[in-house]
Amino acid sequence: MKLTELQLDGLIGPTHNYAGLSAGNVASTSHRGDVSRPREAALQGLDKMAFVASLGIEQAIMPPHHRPDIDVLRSLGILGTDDDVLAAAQQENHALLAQVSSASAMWTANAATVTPSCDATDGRVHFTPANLRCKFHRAIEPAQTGRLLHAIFPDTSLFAHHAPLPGADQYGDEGAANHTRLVTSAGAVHLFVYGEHAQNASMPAPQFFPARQTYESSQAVARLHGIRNTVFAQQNPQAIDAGVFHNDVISVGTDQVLLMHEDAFVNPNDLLSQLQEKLGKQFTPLVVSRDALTIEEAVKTYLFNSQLVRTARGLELVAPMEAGNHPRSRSVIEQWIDVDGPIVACHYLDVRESMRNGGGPACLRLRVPLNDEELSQVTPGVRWSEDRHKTLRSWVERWYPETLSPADLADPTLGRNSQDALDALTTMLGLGAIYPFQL
Ligand code: SUG
Repeated sequence: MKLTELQLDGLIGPTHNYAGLSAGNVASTSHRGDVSRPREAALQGLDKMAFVASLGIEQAIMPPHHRPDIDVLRSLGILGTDDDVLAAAQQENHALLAQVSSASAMWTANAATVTPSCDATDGRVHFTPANLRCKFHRAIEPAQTGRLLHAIFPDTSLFAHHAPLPGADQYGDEGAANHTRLVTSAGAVHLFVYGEHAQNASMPAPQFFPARQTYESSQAVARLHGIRNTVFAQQNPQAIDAGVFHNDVISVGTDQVLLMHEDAFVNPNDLLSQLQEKLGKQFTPLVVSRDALTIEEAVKTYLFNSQLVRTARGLELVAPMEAGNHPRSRSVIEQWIDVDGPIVACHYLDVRESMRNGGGPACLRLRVPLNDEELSQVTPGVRWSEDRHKTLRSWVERWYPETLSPADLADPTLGRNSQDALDALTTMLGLGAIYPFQL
């Protein structure tokens, strides 16, 4: 059956800022305290969606979460009116204020893991919102993510919505950033990549930075979704310690092609032979050697955080401009295109505002493979069109601050404006009441 891969991009929220919240994510920590440009960030994201749509790809929009999340501050005992709560948080614990203000839900590759109906035993499309338990600013996302996914994919006879995995060290789950679906005429294989075995201390684990995804959670999601054909592989702990906090920083795959760095996995040869066996001769791994590009260069340029999309011409890469501006990274891409292989073109886009927090083109999208019936049941207002693009650009220009510095997060008008902006957005997208302040 024909599957269309819908790209569900996170619309970057009005509080986008640089708070250095993600130890282990080099871009996030190195831009801590910088002045951000929320309006530009959101426009860059919208323009990426427009570009991907221009390639003939189905594109949709995932609304931002409401920030600052004052309910979280209240749940921690910071009480009073909204303005009192913000002022107290600013005074007592600025880091906490930054955490509840982050626009991190923009990176929808971490929103959930998705399994298409043709690969699930019960024949439904499965969604499990990631619990993102490793970082506090992200661990407050899953409830809203679940509400949004329900609103976008409402028909439960077609779409199965699971609760996030229970949140303890054992079940750290970061969603689709650590999951790749590969397909050849031999069938589909789901590759789950994890950073550590939480229940087996004798297995390798990173020394400095957290392994955000565990083997136990990857297994649990595969079980929940009833996936028929799976492969599990461990990330190289040294890569995590060099800044590869998610597998999508070091590898990306679509259909028969897996682009990966030779240092991405603990046991790359074993992984490749398992995939070869399941996917047959068509399987095409393209392995980048450390001589061609070091792990540090991969982290800096986000070459592997390109979107690899199937178009009428073949497979095309949508890469961050940082990968194009770096001679060694560009030469890796040009070699892929020059050989008469499956990749036919690369397009370099500017998503710099997101990149500075460690989020490239592939972080900003969740892939949702759907058959025609399922696609027809997606809430129509979130599907991309030229008109919607124009309306959303004007909406951003109307509501978003041009710049934000750390001190601006305590300004009560920021949250009030965001609330009005999101109210207007839900009406525009026909989503009904989806935010706690609307319920
Ligand atoms: O979780 N950065 C995000 C980046 C997520 C990228 N996603 C994928 N690789 N799929 C993170 O580390 C930084 C926020 C700050 O520092 O202000 C942040 O959350």
